[in-house]
Amino acid sequence: MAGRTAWFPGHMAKGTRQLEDISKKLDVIVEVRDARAPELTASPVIKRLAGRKPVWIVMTKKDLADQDVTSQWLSFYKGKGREAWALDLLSRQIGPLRQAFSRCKPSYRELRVAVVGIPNVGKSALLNLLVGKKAAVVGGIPGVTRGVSWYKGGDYLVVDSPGILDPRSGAAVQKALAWLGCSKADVIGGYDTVACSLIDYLQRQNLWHFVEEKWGVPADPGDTVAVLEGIGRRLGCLVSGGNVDFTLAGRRFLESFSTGKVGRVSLETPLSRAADALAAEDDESLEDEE
Ligand SMILES: Nc1nc2c(ncn2[C@@H]2O[C@H](COP(=O)(O)OP(=O)(O)OP(=O)(O)O)[C@@H](O)[C@H]2O)c(=O)[nH]1
Ligand SMILES: [Mg+2]
Repeated sequence: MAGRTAWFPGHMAKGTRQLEDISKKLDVIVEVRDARAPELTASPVIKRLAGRKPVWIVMTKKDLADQDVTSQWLSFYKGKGREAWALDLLSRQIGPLRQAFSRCKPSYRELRVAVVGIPNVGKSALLNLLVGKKAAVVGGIPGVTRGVSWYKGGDYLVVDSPGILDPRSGAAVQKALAWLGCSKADVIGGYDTVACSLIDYLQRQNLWHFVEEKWGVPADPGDTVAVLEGIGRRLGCLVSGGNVDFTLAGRRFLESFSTGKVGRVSLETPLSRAADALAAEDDESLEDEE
């Protein structure tokens, strides 16, 4: 079962220090979050960087999120006086963000922007669109960018930064980040364990119908392992003797979910935060350990 060991490799601690060092030189910090869970995927380092610099929220992967829920988040942040956008970076449509940047650009030099956030939310993909070329490496696994680097292009000088997680977050939050591809399921508990936690969450949040419609696997709130077994059979994740390979089934389920193949599923709304549900789960498991 998952322990409380966080995935927090050395480049994350180093990246935090590097960002602190350069933050004084910036005009705007863009905090990149996943539109499917924008509070859960908030950056743990923003508070240490912000100071008097404006921090804009860019929710990426809008194409993978529930459209109505994304509209609710935009209204929510607007109501809090925050600058916020929801973008599908694969469509390359970032016109409104560019227009807002152009209003902040000093006349005598490029606008200095940093893209900051947890792993795999699309920081490097956004940077490439801003500078207008494939400057930074983009990849579908967390931990692709390892250091802080400046890139120049058009009217921008943009800092790419490694995805940085909170090493103190509880096991349930760490697992939830792995559902979205922002943490490593194999490191924080195993694909099958993390997949079962997602099955449990989707059932509890009345979101299981997406999976049932796609693969015809019914819910079973009392037995997430049986549900994963059903998914494994449906996806053909079998070992000799016809038994399900749970590790493979978990991995395939998580990959399908995080890349939107299960459907446009938002994990939280402004009125129903994932972190609240998950923190309660962490409290329960702590009590069990005591
Ligand atoms: N569907 C969809 N995929 C996106 C979007 N933005 C980024 N991606 C994908 O998300 C994955 C991660 O993108 P990156 O730009 O490498 O993310 P990152 O935040 O730089 O990740 P690290 O460097 O690992 O911290 C890639 O497979 C991108 O193609 C989006 O708006 N929609
Ligand atoms: Mg990157």
